[in-house]
Amino acid sequence: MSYEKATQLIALTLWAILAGCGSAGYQSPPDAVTSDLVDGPSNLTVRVVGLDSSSGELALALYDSAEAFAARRDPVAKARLPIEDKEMTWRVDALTPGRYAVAAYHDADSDGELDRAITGWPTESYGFSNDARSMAGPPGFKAAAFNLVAGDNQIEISVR
Ligand SMILES: [Ca+2]
Repeated sequence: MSYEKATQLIALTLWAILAGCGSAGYQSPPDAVTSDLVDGPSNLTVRVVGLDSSSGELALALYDSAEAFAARRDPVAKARLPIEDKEMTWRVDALTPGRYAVAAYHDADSDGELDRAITGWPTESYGFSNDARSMAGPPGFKAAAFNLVAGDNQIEISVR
């Protein structure tokens, strides 16, 4: 037997041993489904309930930090959906797992703003994730934040 042949034989034998010892030491890589669940991405479905008319638009924004949420700036995703029903669904795909908060309001007159009374209190209905609400202005990120895990997530927001 040539040196080359012998080396090949040894290599083949090693592979055979490794293959036969799958459970002892050698770990097979996780299959696609498992690794998706571990590493993300996350998909979020937001169900908005409590819309009291079919006029105007539903404005939604998704935030990933307290700063952005407080300033209502730089949302990770946002949407304006023509209102078709008393319940609406918004889906955002391919997000990084983590803490997020959603703000939503019913822009009944479609002027792109949450209308307010002279007191500053909103006159259009609104809501946040976790159903967070505060009598002293909008709730903070902590109150509205939820965990987005890898895979599919669904939350519900009640606007009023
Ligand atoms: Ca408005």
